[in-house]
Amino acid sequence: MQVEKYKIDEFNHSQQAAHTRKFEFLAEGLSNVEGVLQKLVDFQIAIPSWALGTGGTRFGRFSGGGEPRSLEEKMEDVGLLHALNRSSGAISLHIPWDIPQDYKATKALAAQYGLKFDAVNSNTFQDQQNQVQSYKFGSMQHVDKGVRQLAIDHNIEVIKHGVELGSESLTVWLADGSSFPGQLNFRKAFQNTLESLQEVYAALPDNWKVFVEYKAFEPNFYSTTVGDWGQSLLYANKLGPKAYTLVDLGHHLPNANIEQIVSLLLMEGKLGGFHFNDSKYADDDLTTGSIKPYQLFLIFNELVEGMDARGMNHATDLGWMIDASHNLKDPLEDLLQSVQAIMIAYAQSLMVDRVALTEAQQNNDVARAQEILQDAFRTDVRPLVAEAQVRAGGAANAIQLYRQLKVRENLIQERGLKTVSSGL
Ligand code: PSV
Ligand code: MN
Repeated sequence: MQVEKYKIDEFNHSQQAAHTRKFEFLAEGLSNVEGVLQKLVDFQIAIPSWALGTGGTRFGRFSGGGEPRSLEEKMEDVGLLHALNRSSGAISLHIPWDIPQDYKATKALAAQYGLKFDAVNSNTFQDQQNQVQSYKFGSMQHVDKGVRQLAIDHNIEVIKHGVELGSESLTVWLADGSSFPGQLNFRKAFQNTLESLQEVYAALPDNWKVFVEYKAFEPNFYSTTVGDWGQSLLYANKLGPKAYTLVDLGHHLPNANIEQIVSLLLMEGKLGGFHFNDSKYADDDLTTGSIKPYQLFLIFNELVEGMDARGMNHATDLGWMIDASHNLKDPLEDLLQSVQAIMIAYAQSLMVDRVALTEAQQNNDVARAQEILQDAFRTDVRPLVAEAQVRAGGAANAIQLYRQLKVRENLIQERGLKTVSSGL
């Protein structure tokens, strides 16, 4: 299914009076509205190829209809999202779930939808069909060099796919770790992992980055070999200038101060990118901003402050990606909600009065500092985000138009009710 431009225009026309009223009211109180709008237009969030179908838990999976059956249909879905919000102009592929068969055709399709290829992701947490050696006891950490080599070769293969498509980064998430005390020699596991990563690093093209993603636990429950930002940073520092830490919001122990982690990684020049989602208990992979929107804002507040301090380009200098799972909702609606939550947090953080905040901090004026942050957080910036998306050719309310156009019903008609998408 394609969303024709005239349908977006018609919809925006029907919303115009109400939107203009809200936008003008908001804009009146802001300085540099045009600058902020341009930043919002430029900001793009990559959609993971594995999140376009219904997710599940180990207890079950309740598929929705019209799920994409191929990489081409996944790209069609991301194309639909991008047509509606103009904020999701990239797709991130997970290999081997989504191996491109014909690079030229895949690239042409991406161009047709206005999509770029974001980071490519490797998978050494599942054994593939006919795989002789197993990742059961780890991949890059494994005691057997043969298994480590398999993981290294796979990552190099993933880089090759990425190069063909125009990706410029590789995300490595390792499930490696142990579930019981005594199972693993921590030091040897670290060293094996480092050596394996070094071989992958050596295969990176000059303009590429490698993101080392950490996760506190799951699937291993006693130790994880890249378990937190400290361990990830150790690997990244030892690997070299093309290696960075990737922060997945769901990969921390409860109540971790993620905004502080982000601030310090940025200070070190070692923050590579993000996997956005939200969580109540662990790696719940819920819709971004659905549980802790203030935390999301505080993270963006540090991002904007830290990126500006280093003169970084907000849109291009870090990898911005969603990594969520949709067990109950229509995946496309869920993704539209996540993208919108990210855009809102970003817009709010652009509105923080930095001069006043620095002054409050210098004067130890704690109450004033809180007021400044919460002023921005409590501002309804939705009309600002909508204005940016409309100016970029999108809809004033993407999810409303998605429902109005009956996108899911159309996809079910085209693809059928019982389709299953690859991924988790
Ligand atoms: C692991 O939980 C993770 O966050 C990694 O990014 C994986 O590659 C992704 O989820 C998909 O399984
Ligand atoms: Mn992730």
